[in-house]
Amino acid sequence: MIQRTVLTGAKLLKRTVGSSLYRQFASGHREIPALTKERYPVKRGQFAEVTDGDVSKFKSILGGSSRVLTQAEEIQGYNIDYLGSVRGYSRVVLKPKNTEEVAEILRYCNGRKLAVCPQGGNTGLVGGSVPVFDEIVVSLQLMDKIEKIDEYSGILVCQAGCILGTLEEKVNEKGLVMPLDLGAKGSCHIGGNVSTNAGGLRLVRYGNLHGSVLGVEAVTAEGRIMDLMSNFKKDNTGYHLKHLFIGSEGTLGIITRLSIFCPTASKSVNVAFLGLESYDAVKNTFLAAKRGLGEILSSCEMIDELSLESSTQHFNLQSPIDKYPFYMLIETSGSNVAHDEEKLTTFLENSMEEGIVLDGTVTNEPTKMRNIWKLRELIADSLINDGYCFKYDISLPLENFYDIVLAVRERVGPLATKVTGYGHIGDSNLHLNVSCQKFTPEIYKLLEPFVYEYTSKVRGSVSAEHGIGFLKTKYLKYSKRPESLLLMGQMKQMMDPNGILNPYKVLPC
Ligand code: FAD
Ligand code: 2HG
Ligand code: ZN
Repeated sequence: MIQRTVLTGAKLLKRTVGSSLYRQFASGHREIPALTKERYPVKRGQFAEVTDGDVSKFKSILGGSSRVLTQAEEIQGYNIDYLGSVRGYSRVVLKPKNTEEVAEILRYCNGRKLAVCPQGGNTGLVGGSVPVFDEIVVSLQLMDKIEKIDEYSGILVCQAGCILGTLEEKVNEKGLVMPLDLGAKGSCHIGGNVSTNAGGLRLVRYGNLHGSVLGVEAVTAEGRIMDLMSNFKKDNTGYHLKHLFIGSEGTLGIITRLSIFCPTASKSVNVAFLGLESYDAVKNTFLAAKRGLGEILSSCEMIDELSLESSTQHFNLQSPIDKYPFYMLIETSGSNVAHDEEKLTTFLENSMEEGIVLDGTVTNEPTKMRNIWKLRELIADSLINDGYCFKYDISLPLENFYDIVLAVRERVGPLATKVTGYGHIGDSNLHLNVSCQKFTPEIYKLLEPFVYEYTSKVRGSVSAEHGIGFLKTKYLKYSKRPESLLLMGQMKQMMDPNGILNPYKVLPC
């Protein structure tokens, strides 16, 4: 039976990330990971080591010592990733405030052959955002100016270090929304989002960042400022160089400014949380949602029983419906409250009559919608709280979408605390999570390359939205053909001849 809470004129949702994992490392609640060079087979490149003279030079570029961090305790958080899977030992963190400072830093580092790791909010899940060895961290934290929000064109122009959640609030004030939304929005930077081509919870509606990002300003390894800041959707003037920086994870340049198209905010938002018996029912409900809801469908998420159990137990949350093997979170956003409600009601009534949806709740009341979203968004964090979590972010055909969860569950048996599957079914993107008490080579070897070979056999993608970073470089070959890998290597060589930008990331070493 579908329960309904009606409250017209619902405001837009504001979602925030759960607990800060840094605090957990600092307080000793979570184990500090082994150094990357000890956990994984990787060899330091032929880069120079930072000297006192280099530190003095950085202080002169950044106008003093306050934006050049060298104290071990200040640097710790910049060396460990969110997952607690990789740890570098950088001695220096630089915090530029503008593009010219980034350009001067890179010009100098390139001349000295000092390796650099660009860092945004450090919420990346593939080990790309922290140094592998002693690379200098260039943090974009202080580059957080919003330059312009134009309500007529919907264009936002800002520096790369703006936090996604802050941008969401600011564009909301002008009747717009950010075209992407993710659980880490309270800490991730828009520059990090663009560098990873982040997907998230709204991609089904607004498409990916290759479409929404209208312009990019980036600094190349040699310190050249590339002004690609177009403010138009239509601009067919030769090669679209901006795309090279979208999704290249800091290996081709440091993004410093962006121009992004923000769609108009919807007046009417509804969230449905549904209980289902099987994966087949989930697949059929997705098809019914696409057909029945059409243009108002703005999120379509799948959650399995163990995933929901994890977020509810770890964060003491209450599910609005009874227990089922699968759940779906469906969001609609439109401009006409009565029209949207009618569509949603018809879709739900039909789905229940046909027996594909067993139970559900629908709301447009902001607090209730926020609480439902929390159940989904906090799954990622909750599984890390089991101790350690192996995370696989894969694209799979819908007919094989959930089988891998069952196969992995059988393969790892009692070595895992939980093997769960959830994710953006609307975009064929599964998050397979394997949580355990701590990282062990035994479980790691059972999972990799198994998961990637499986993915490759069904012609899926080894990274749907999180990128390649450090953790997936050797698996890139499962999704990219040799001629593509060769061209990627040639482009890297051309744009970063000394290989100083985020070495050991994306391209196989
Ligand atoms: P970082 O983690 O700091 O960096 C990521 C990569 O980008 C690194 O390679 C880094 O070197 C590079 N980089 C960062 N800034 C720049 C810059 N200005 N110029 C050049 N390179 C740069 N991802 C999704 O796609 N969808 C999700 O739904 C999603 N949900 C998440 C939920 C949680 C709870 C968490 C912890 C993570 C989630 N992620 C998700 C992953 C992560 O949040 C995204 O990858 C995000 O885009 C990273 O942004 P960041 O600013 O934290 O970048
Ligand atoms: C999400 O959709 C994120 O919640 C994180 O992409 C997924 O942690 C994960 O596996
Ligand atoms: Zn995701």
